[in-house]
Amino acid sequence: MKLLYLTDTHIRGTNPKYRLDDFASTLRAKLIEVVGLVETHRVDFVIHGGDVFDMPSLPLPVVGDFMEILARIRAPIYAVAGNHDIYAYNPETLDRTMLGFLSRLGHFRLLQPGSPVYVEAGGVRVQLSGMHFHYAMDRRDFRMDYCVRKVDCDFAIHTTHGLLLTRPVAPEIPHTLAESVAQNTEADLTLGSHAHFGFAPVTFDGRTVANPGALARLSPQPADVQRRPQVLLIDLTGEKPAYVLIPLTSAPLGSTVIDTQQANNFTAREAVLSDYLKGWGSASTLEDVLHNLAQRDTLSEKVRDEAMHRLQDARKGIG
Ligand SMILES: [Mn+2]
Repeated sequence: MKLLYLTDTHIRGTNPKYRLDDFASTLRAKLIEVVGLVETHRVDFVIHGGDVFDMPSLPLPVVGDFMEILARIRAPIYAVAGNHDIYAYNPETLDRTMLGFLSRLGHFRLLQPGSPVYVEAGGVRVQLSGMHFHYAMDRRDFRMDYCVRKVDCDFAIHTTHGLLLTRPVAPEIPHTLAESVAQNTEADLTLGSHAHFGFAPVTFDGRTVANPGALARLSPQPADVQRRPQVLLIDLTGEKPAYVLIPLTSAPLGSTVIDTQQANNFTAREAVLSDYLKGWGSASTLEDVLHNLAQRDTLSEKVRDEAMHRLQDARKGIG
């Protein structure tokens, strides 16, 4: 029994802002390599962690170019939906999306929350469950989304699309910690996505949490420039499970496909944004936010009052 995990492919036909190459053809080359890995490692099942597509709906020729490649994978592809795969962070919209459509045709098998499936190969029975991205992800009791029961199987894998991290990167952004999940789930392996830079697999008391990182590099941040996109091979043929990260040789060096000059501008903008976010502090209404910003940036009273009036007018309009 072997499984291959990949995530955040962000399939699209156009170029992301900071890419210097032809993003779509680079991504197609990576997926062709994945097809080869599934063959050479004799993978029984493939799991996709979500953000299969960069947007819920895409032009058909783009989807066709990519699905021609993915259709060569003989192993069933299980998947959860990422925030980019659905409308308004609502998995109930899946039926209207490209991922939902392709699942109806059998190209993907969606892991529906609360409904684990069981697969077998080489005498090993594996429980597969999943949690799509949704609006309350990382904002409600994490056990509802990240922790599962292990029932009647040799090995349980839970796939999630949320901000699952090994350490808090930006404490003000809702996230869930791998250690907490490992201590509260019965799954032997919890697969993460969404956090594009990924992390090396971590194990607490025999329960592992892993995220190999996004297959696509969309940001100009140094971590995206420096890393090599990779997939995770889950090998359950031996005494103990083995987790092997396989870097994709078809992926070009980050510095050759990402505009690092733009990256510097991006980092400066991010710093300003994070500063603003901190400044909002305990602000609970838009008026509070506006008030705090006005104070911080010492805006003239005239500007602040005008902004307040417009906000109030907008509220009346809604009312
Ligand atoms: Mn993503």
